[in-house]
Amino acid sequence: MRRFLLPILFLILYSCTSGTPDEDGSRLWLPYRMADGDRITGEVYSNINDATSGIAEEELAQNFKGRAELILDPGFGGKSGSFSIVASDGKVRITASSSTGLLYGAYHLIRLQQTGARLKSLDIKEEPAYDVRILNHWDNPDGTVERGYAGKSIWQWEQLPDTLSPRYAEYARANASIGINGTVLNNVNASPSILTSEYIRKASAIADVLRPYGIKVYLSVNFGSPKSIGGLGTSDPLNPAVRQWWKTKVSEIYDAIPDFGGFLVKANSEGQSGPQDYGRTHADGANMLAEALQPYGGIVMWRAFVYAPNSPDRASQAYEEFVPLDGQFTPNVIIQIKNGPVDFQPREPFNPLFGAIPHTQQMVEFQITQEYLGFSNHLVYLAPMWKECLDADTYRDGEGTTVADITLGKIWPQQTTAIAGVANIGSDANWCGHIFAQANWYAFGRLAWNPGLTSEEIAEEWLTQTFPRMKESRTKGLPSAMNIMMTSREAAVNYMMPLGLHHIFATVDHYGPEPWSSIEGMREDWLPPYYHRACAEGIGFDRTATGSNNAGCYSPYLEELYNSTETCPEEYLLWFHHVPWDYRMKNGRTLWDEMCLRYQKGVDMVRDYENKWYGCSRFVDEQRWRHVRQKLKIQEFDAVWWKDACLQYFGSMSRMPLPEGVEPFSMDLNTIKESLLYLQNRPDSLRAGSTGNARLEIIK
Ligand code: GCW
Repeated sequence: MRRFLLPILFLILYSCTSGTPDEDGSRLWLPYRMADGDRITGEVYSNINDATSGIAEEELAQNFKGRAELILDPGFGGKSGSFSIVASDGKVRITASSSTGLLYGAYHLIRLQQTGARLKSLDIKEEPAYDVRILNHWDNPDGTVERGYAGKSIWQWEQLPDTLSPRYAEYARANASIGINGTVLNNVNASPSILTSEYIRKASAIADVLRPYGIKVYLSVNFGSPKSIGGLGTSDPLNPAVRQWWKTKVSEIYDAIPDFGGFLVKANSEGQSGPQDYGRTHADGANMLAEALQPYGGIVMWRAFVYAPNSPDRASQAYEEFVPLDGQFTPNVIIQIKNGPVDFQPREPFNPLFGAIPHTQQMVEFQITQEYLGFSNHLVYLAPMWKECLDADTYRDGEGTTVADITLGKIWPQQTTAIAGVANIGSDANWCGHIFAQANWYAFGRLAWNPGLTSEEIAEEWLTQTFPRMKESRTKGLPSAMNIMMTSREAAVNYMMPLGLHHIFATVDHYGPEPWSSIEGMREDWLPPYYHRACAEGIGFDRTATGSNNAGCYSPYLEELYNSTETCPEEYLLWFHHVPWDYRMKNGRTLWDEMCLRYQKGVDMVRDYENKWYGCSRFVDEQRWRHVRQKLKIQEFDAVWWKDACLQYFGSMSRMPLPEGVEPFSMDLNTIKESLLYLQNRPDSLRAGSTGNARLEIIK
């Protein structure tokens, strides 16, 4: 008996002592910073001595097991931030022409070691793909975050500039580790106060912390600022006093922040002021700001997210407004285009504006925060969605004209290339509200550096760094966690909006289903029935030549493809077509049956994730494991909620029965409607975000 007991005892002891210590997620994917003097190796040699290379040295000294050299070589060449890593004679040499390149090299080397790569015969050169790899914070001066689900803003505006939260440097470190080199500190729905001298001083204090990490600060500006804070009677971009006001303001900013990056602007969209208020164009507005920034090397990122109430199809509006302006923007203006033509939906075709303005610089805007993907309650890994956009072939310059190639300036030259991600970062200890939401921040940075990386490569990198014991589990935990991540976006599409459905979210906050939503006086294009158009005959938005003709915004090849139900990819069927409920899908099922089975599949996938996550428990510390399990419970509840709500509501029109394989409803439609109202009216908004656990209590 003792023969068996001893090994068992040993195993128990071993698993207790060798288990990863509990973590709250605050270290993200990075190794912990160690206390001074607690280094893994002291053997780092560097031929340069400045703040940035000092950070690189310190990171290597603390976190790299081996001997490393940092060599600044002005003749190294390559784009800014490039580096090489070569291993020989028992040491690893990182070479770059700038200390930021050395810092990126140091993080890359640590990443290689952490992910278990073989370092002995390294000989690599890395170069960032996009010049500007930037986060957009939708953070407000009052500390709230628009569409933020991880607590309050990390910027403690009230305490700035005198008190600097230690989180700023942690934030900079995390971003630098994945190559992010810019951050827009404030919301695109910009408070004019951000341009007051008081806030410029605050922004300058943040810029000082971020600078050694190679990160530049940018600001979102309110186009109406000359009038609202400048004391002028107008903000007309052709008015000389207005132009001068911006020049003076920009000069003040550069006095405080010499390496200031530039402005991000949301104009004439969702109530924001803009040049059209004065009968001017987007080009007039953008060029005025660009002229003020130009002497300092600053840029203007002018958003294409514009749409007016009562437009026949919101999906076409950016195209219609910007195509006539092609070629009119000055060289330091870049048009920032959301990946899809409507609004960060779980699945959209790529925005037809990409490639339609060949004489204008273009950049992609992704949303890292999960406004339409379950907030910070749902595990949805977004790299596959972003890759879908980057790899999409626009056919604008023949076959193979991808969104990535266009925005990288490979098809038509760009002075500056850029890519933006709307941040999911907040004051929560784990930064993003859901441990797996950290993977989306990580993936954005990695794709901005190299859009050629696969979603799988990025997921594996993130998992093995975030949960170091996953490395020991290449046959068990890691494949399960990889499977969860890699299929999670498709699961969300299935249980929320399969087959091209879109924007059928609860109108008030975009959490949960509300396809029936109708609010007296609300703009039509903010309400779900505008998008799904379900009726007794069928469902879907006719965007073909017989409908809004949004398909006509695409290149002739895609226009033809999307215009016909025969050739339109089924994942976009209801995006482009209004089809009868008994329409035959390619697999022979009716549309209705297929829709029902997709919703069911989404639910089943989430249940499977819960099982798989149980199998991961040995490779994850208990605190983070429980956190994810709890969130998956919420996700399962929500998936069932989506299925029950949508199928009962749409079923009331199709009048068709649930096909075999779809489980009966667990909530009836009236109860769902009532509970939605109840939750929406809760003052403490217990529905989502970091209050997920409280929400779980409510839904029980
Ligand atoms: O997705 C929508 C959001 C708004 C946001 C807007 C935008 C910042 O619901 O909250 O405003 O897009 O991107 O400007």
